[in-house]
Amino acid sequence: MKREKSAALFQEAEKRIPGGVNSPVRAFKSVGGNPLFIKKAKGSKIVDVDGNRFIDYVLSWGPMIVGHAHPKVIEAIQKTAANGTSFGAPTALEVDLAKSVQTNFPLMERIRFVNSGTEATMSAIRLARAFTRRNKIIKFEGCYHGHADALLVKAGSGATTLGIPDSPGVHPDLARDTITLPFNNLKLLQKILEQEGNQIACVIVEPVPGNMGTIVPEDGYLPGLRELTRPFGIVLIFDEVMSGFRIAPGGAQERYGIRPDLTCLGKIIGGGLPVGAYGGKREIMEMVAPAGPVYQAGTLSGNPIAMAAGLATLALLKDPAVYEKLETRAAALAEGLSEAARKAHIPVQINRVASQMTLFFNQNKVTDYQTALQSDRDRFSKFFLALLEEGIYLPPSQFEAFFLSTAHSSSDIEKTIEAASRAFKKL
Ligand code: KE4
Repeated sequence: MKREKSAALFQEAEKRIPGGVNSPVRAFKSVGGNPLFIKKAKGSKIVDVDGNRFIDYVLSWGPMIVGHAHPKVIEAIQKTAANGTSFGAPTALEVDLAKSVQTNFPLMERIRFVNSGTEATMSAIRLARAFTRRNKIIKFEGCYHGHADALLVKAGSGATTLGIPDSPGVHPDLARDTITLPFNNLKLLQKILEQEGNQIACVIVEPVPGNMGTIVPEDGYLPGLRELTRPFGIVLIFDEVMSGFRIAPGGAQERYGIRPDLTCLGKIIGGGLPVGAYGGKREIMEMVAPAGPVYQAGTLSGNPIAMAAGLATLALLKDPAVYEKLETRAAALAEGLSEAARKAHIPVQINRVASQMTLFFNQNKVTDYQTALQSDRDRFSKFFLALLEEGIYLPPSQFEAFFLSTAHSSSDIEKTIEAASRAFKKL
């Protein structure tokens, strides 16, 4: 596969940008080789600067659920941009997107738009601390909630991929107030809450983790989080930046019937432009400035073009057949990959929820961070590079998720399974 132009661009990028990328997980560090520089994308395909074409399962790490450059999304962006790009003043589009999100997430009685998932979770934690007047927070090993200091403790995603679960520069006092527990383990959570539940401001969780690879919440686990936190007045924050509009129209809280106090969203609600959001119970959200004293702000928050891209994307997701189609395609992919691995006698675990999944090179079930870490990263890297050569673009890390879009065709799925069959035989 020709990669000269990507290589040249990467060399140039490394002279100007740390690691040559603007987000670590893009750097191919854990799979070897250099990142591909993308020239364009359409539907389920991306094309790099050397003209190589790939079926894309990264989808910008989740947002592109209706496929790249969907005509309706592009039209919304172009029409809105023609009227100006940013005013630093409210627009009707922000109210429209709030309505659209609240239709699917009715527990978000009040919602604030920000520019990233990181801003959403960082703000939700500040708000939970203000509302409860407590400092300690609980997160779960391998869950990634963005790069806010308090959350870069045993984080997932790029932190795990690069093997830096705790980042230098995070003040020890901040890390001290962050308690990290294993996911899918209610006993340990119960023990901690018995000891210091009345000092905990919030529990923040990816209800379906995607940042240690995809982890399926065990039966009773999510309801258990809600039952255990409620008596202590602990704010339960569902970080649905990845799962929102992905694993169900109303995310994990709809799929599993849980009532979190606050929800964080991102990715899909921006349709590929920078949008995050946090929201929830009115009594909590009314503390956010200027309604209340908790300060949070942003020059480009609610940006009209980003709002328009989000609105167009969510409008395309209104058709319930969309989620049935995503489910059918994703199930076919998972079954085909599992069968291909079995035939090649390669032990894999495929954890899937709706159109999000991860293929772990692992003999055993992957139910949390520690079991995810037992996966064979070397084998994943070989598999990733073999598929790349065959025109299949997987996330460049064992600890990330594949995503499907409404643009992924049955022939895309067949081609992926055939390529995987050949790749498994080389492992
Ligand atoms: P952003 O700040 O990257 O918009 O969102 C942070 C975030 C928060 N919560 C969850 C559940 C997330 O998955 C993310 C970001 N996800 C990673 C990949 N899994 C983004 C990719 C990257 O860091 O480049």
